[in-house]
Amino acid sequence: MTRLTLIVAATRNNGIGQGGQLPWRLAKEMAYFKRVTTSAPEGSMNAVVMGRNTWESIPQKFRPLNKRLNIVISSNKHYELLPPDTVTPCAPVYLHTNLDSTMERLSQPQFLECPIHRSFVIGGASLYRETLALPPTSQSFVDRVLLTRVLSPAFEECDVFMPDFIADGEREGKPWRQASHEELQEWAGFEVAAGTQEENGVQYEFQMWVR
Ligand code: FOL
Repeated sequence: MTRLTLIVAATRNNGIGQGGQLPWRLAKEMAYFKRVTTSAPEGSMNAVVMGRNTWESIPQKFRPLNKRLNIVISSNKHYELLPPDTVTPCAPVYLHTNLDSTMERLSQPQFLECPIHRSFVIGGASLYRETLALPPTSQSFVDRVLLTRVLSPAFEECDVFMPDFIADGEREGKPWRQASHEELQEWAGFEVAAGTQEENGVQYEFQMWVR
């Protein structure tokens, strides 16, 4: 059974992207994403699973994401992830054509260069939708959401949205619970800024939801 943690920054109405990119530039928020997705015990590594559009949205110099196992999902099995002969010693990257084979791979650590500590779903909207819909009985299940709630401004230009997982969970009778800030820090393994944060006029808050 592979537990998945979904990580996302979203506005109050769940806007996550605009024109193929993040709608904002928040250095400290991005540093949190990097730290939480990278932190793993010595000798192990975390996995980041993403859709092809999200892969392409990451600046070339940052991809594959360093010190994490990168898995990119594209239905095009000939998709060229990297220019030929690119060497990325601290960042393995694999292409998968669907979520099932991705989960198969993650559950067979003997085929990976080192043990996988945690697996993160890092977007985008269609992968968030697909993974949140996995039933608790399937071989993989999203049991945690690290949500950075962007409180203001509204970023009304957003053109990509994640599902309203909180309302969906309520409606389906498997409600999400917001963990305390202490639980978030304990799970992350480092101090996380509490309460409303502000960066270039954008207000946001680090939250953790579990089910
Ligand atoms: N979750 C949260 N909380 N914030 C995000 O910005 C976010 N972004 C994505 C998925 N989940 C998120 C997808 N988009 C990079 C760029 C875009 C992206 C994810 C990651 C990226 O370049 N990350 C580098 C750090 C870059 C930097 O320092 O500016 C990394 O090493 O993680």
